[in-house]
Amino acid sequence: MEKTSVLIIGKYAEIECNIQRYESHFVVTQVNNLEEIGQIRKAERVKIKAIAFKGHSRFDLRIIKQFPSLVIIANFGVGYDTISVLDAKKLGVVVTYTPDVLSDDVADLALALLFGVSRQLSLGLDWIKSGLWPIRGEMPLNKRVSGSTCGIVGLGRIGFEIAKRLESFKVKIHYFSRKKKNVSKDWTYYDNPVDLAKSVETLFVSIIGGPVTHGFISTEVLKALGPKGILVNISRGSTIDEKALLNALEKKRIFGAGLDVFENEPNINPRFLQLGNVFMQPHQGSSTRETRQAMGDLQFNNILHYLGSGKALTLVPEMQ
Ligand code: 8YV
Repeated sequence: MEKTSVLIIGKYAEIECNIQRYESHFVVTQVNNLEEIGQIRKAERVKIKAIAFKGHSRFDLRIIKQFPSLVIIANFGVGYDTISVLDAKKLGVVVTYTPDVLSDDVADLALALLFGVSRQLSLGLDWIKSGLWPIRGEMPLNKRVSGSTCGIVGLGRIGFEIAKRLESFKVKIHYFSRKKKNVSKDWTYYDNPVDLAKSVETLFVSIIGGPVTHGFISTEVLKALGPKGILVNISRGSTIDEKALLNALEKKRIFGAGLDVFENEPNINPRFLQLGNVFMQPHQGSSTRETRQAMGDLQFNNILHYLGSGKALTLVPEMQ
């Protein structure tokens, strides 16, 4: 029997994508990104039933239509905001993602970002590496994390893990989500982000990306956070009104920001590069070897199970 054709899209580290395992089950075609789809011969393209996708470019009807045999898009990541689930649904294609396996790592990095800003870790490193410690003396005093009050915007899987970690730093937890959650009675619920921002010293953003949450952290939210407030974003750049954030940082209307995600990655707004009150990482929330392997396994197993039994392991919520 002829093997099923699978297309792998994206630049994967070896540990993220076990090609031999794919090849033992499927006929495999690989491209680095969506732009390279045009290089696949038509005879091959029309047979492709599954796509393993890693990337952050728009994956919509225009792309999906080029694969008439396609039945599943398996995303490498919990965020699937660039995949048009609506278009996929229209064409009878299921979409899967990789939740849970990355929540710990992303939450770990969220805390690292908070410490990076509040304890001025890049300045501290520079204090030593510049060789100027003996001349400069002690570095400027910074801001305490333990015992502070933190707000989580979006108490999903990752937001919850952030809150659990913060508890061990004796932090008081406040949160916003669409509905009050069945969580510790000590955690305070808000039904809007402005009131939440007014009540906390640090605001963590852990909501989904996409048009629904575009610019959710607005000028008004940043104003409510105030000059002592820290913003930490591990979700998507699009969830924050980035111009408003840059203005707030430049004018010191907030204390600082810890950012793992940006608009227009990797070509981020150069205004970020001039700032002393940001602690930034190049979208590496889930980038440990362990987690990336687990994400790759889940991506593969979604394809294997769906093609074998018609049941995917982790369908995106809109398809459950
Ligand atoms: C990406 C992520 O998958 O899970 C997500 O939503 O943003 C990341 O884990 C990763 O950057 C690969 O593109």
